[in-house]
This record gives sequence, C-alpha cells and structure tokens, in this order.
Amino acid sequence: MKFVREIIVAVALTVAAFTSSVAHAHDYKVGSLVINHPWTPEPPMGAKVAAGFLKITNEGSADDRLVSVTTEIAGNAQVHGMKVENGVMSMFEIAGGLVIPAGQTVELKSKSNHVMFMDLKQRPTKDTRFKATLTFEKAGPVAVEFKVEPMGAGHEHEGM
Ligand SMILES: [Cu+2]
Repeated sequence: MKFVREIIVAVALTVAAFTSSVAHAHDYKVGSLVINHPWTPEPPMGAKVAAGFLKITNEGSADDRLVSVTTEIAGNAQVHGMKVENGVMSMFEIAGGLVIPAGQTVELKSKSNHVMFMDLKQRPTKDTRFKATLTFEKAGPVAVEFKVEPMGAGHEHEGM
C-alpha cells in the first residue's frame, strides 16, 4: 500500500507542476489554436498607437485566419503586415485577415506581422494587462489579456 500511495503523491505533484507552468506561460486555447503570450511594449507618452505581439499555433488540419481584434483601450485595432519599398519600411492592413496555416506557428513580432492598436483611449502602462478579443474565421472569438512590458525590452515595435 505504501508503494501505491507514493505513486499517487507523485502524480499529484506532477499535475500541480503542470498547472502552474501553464498559468505562467500565459496561453489561451480556442478550437485547434493555441495563443501564446500576447504582449505590448509600453508606448511613449502621447502615443496614439501601440503594437501587439503574440504567437499562434494551429494544431488542426485546416488553415484558419485571424480576422479581427477588439479591445476597450483602443478605438480601432488592425492586423498589420510590413513591407520594404525602396529601402523604406511601412505597414499595411492585411486584407481578409492573417492566415494561420494548418500545423504551423505564426509569430506576430517586431518588424513583422503585428496587431496595431489605434486611437488609444488610454495608454497601456508596464506591468499591467488589458483585455482584448481575437476573432478567428473558423475557431471564433477568444478573450485574451495583453501583458504590457517595459519599453526597450529588446523586442519593441521599431520604427514607431
Ligand atoms: Cu502597424
């Protein structure tokens, strides 16, 4: 009986460790999509825009698309891509939404695809979080929180 009790304790500890690591990782799941670590670099004083970064993994067998983002802190939010023309980097709204291919991970990051929060109603400040809703064509809406990290965290939205 002692042996069985030890197994039960081991299993309980494993479950506890797993649960706390998931909470720490700041992940969300909707349908076959896993959304990892949505975050925003704290924008400068007076900024009207802020960038949003996250990773989206599609564990399913069909492509999906991130079609919209909404949040109370911004009048408007768009999914942006980046392009370089004549050596000048500029942003554009991705028409029809950002494709999340089946079986792949798409990373929204600095100098690449990103969420653009526009017409900011309040400035996100570091060490806070704000709520947002990501809507996918197939998986539907999912409520997430963006963590606000200090400016110059090494991966900020450059050129803003
Ligand atoms: Cu942008």
